[in-house]
Amino acid sequence: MEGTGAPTADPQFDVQFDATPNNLEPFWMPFTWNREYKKRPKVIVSAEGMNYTANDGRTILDGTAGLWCANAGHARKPIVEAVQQQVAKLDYAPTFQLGHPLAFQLASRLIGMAPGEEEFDHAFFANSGSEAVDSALKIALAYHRARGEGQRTRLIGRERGYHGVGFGGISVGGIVNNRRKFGQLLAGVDHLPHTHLPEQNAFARGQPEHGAHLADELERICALHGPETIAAVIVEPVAGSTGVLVPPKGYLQRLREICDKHGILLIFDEVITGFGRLGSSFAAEHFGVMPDLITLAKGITNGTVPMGAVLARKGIYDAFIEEADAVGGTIELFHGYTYSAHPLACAAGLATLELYKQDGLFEHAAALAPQWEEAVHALKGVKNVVDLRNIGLVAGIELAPREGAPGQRGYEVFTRAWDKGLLTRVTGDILALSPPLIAEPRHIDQMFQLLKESIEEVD
Ligand code: PXG
Ligand code: PLP
Repeated sequence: MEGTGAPTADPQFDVQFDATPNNLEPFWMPFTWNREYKKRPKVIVSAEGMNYTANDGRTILDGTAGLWCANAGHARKPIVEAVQQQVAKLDYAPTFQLGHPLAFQLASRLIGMAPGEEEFDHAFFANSGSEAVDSALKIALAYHRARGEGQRTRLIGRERGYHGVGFGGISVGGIVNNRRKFGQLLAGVDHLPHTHLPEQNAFARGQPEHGAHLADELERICALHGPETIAAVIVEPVAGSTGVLVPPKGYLQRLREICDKHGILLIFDEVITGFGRLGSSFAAEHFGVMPDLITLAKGITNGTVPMGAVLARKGIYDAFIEEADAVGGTIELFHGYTYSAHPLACAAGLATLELYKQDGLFEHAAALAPQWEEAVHALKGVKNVVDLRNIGLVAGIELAPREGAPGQRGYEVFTRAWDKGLLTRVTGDILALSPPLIAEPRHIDQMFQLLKESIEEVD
């Protein structure tokens, strides 16, 4: 598209930026229909609190906390200032055989808020959810090997699971488009069935009644491969990317029992469900099920600086230490990133966690959840709406696909909502909402009003 190319002064930040870039072509956009986007670009130029501002000056209500990450809302002063001060003080420091204070502080802070009483004792840092997932899968494999169970090499994911885009993550993931063009992926991976049962569970509020038995498929997989060959099972407690699939009552408990029975590690991928999304610190706490590894990202820094992490339950780190000690001491885990525990990410993380606590945002989310549920289910009966799902401050709104053109209707509703000043997330014909946890009742009303109009105005 042709922009004016004229730089626009932003009085707020006293910097020059091009509100309408004049060449959109070189940016190969991720998970984007580039051709369509570049014909009709949607450009965000600033953000504050619950709102984005588009390059045409319009205010857009952020119904999705960016991409499920800005849980405390945008441009929060304590986080902005912490990052500004940190970049001036210590811009970068390696963490291979070195360290800096904030890395240790943030690890302690995360362990302190982890589910259970001192159940988790170590945090490993990465730079995204994808890296956190690959780190967790590698830790699971190496853990078993450290304990003399090196035959446990299989990894089990789930259909409709999203675990990022690394080769590990797409191997255990269950989204065909994310997998099919990328070769053979990891060997020795199997998948549980997804838990989406629309015939029985449509329009369920919170956790659906039916489907706990689907966890028993893990027994079938164990019987097929031999449970002693399985290292870990990874699931999202609530599947986010594939359209907000809430776990049936009893399902996660059953998975935990089967993993315990067979010595298999259970990994909860809490990249979306962590940091208040369900009205608790973590989904593990919300559902009362204790995993062995937790992957985190997004809300850990309120989306401001890329960061991911893996939390390890007691005993996992110890196994690596014992193995290394047995050979006289060596690096225990041959894995890490240049930017593991980057000082800016740590500064952002510490400020973010403090803000969540000070503002009581997880409690606020929990208190809003009943109103949220009512607002979601008030869409029942709106044309083309075939299912509504909710938990915490998340909603999935499923539309009937247009005949012969799946995904088209969802995309048009997403575009219509953007035009009306609401940011939603769309995956196929499912719209998702997951607002910043600072939302007030009036934001919720406005969000659902705009969404309802958008759905009604699309054929
Ligand atoms: N695990 C889960 C459960 C996720 O939701 C990742 C891993 C990967 O994180 P990174 O930081 O590598 O993107 C995610 C990310 C969507 C959408 O479709 C969801 C995510 C990312 C982008 C879009 O709503 N989740
Ligand atoms: N590729 C090359 C050539 C490198 O030197 C490195 C790191 O040193 C990497 C990839 C990995 O980068 P990162 O540690 O940021 O994941």
